[in-house]
Amino acid sequence: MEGPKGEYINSYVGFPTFFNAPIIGLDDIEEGMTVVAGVPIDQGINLGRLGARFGPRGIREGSYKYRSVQEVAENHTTVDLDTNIGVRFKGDHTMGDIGDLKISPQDIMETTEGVASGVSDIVRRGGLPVVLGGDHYVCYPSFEGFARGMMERKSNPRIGYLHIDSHADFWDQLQAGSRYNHGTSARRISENSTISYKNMAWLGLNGAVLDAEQYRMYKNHSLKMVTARMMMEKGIEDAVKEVLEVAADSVDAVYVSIDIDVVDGSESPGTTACVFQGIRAREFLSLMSALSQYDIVKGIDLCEVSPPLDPTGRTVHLAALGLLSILGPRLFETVDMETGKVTGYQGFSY
Ligand SMILES: [Mn+2]
Repeated sequence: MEGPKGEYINSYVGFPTFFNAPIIGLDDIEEGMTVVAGVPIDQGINLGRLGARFGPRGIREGSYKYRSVQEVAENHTTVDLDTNIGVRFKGDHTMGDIGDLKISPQDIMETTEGVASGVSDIVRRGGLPVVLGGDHYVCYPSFEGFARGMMERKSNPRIGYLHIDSHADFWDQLQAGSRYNHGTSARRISENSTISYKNMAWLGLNGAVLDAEQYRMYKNHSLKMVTARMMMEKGIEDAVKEVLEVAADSVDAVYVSIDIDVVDGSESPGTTACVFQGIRAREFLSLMSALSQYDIVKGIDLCEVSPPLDPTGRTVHLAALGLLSILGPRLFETVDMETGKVTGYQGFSY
């Protein structure tokens, strides 16, 4: 099977855009298109191990092999044996990869503006941004850009926020008074004029992640925080429903930020701050599939993938699969293998 330049599509051949999506510019964005953008930074990490700057390229490479499977399959259709349903990529018109947004490795505020400006450009044109981090500072400028773009499309938009992470990233300041880093990003988002505390939710937290100041905020504003343990007790679909009832209540859009370290360090070792009471990889994929059913989700990022910390490559592949799962209905259609008829998206697994 041939790729855009006639080369065989394989994980080590050609230009690794996300899922081999076409490389696009801002003018190519159409209403409803999924637009992938990278933010290759780790300048927001102030306590931990670096390497997230290689995340966007790593996730793109990780995603590439899944496209090659679709391309070599007869009728570009693979069959899920649990359901006997065929899965087919809708085609290149559904998604584009716009490359990496403007960053400044020496100046985090310049990076902030570059990312916010880039994401707002995507949203203004009707694209659904899928931002590849980068450390988890990225969600703050990305949300800022998302809010700016929404403001250009609608007066006084209201936005909900779902933070999927082992950590709350809700510090007001972290280490030496820094207010702009990967531990403060959800707090900075909470200060945006388009969002209310009542529309903020966290999912997948691991136990003791708040200090006393954050705990007071949690109590005073009745913030919705669901731990990994609670999620497993409730069941993934019910937990997703619960957090989205908060994040999606009376809003125009929900922005979802995903930290790959929500997955246990045994299955997601390529990340800055591994935890060891996290959810499993298969539970993460179920969580992403559950989220794919909510159309109110109109902006996504996935952060903290650090390829150099995982020479096995499992983390980049998991991140790529997670994104393909949350984007499922946007990118794939399902086919009745008996009749060949398109049945509408019904979920899938690779
Ligand atoms: Mn985290």
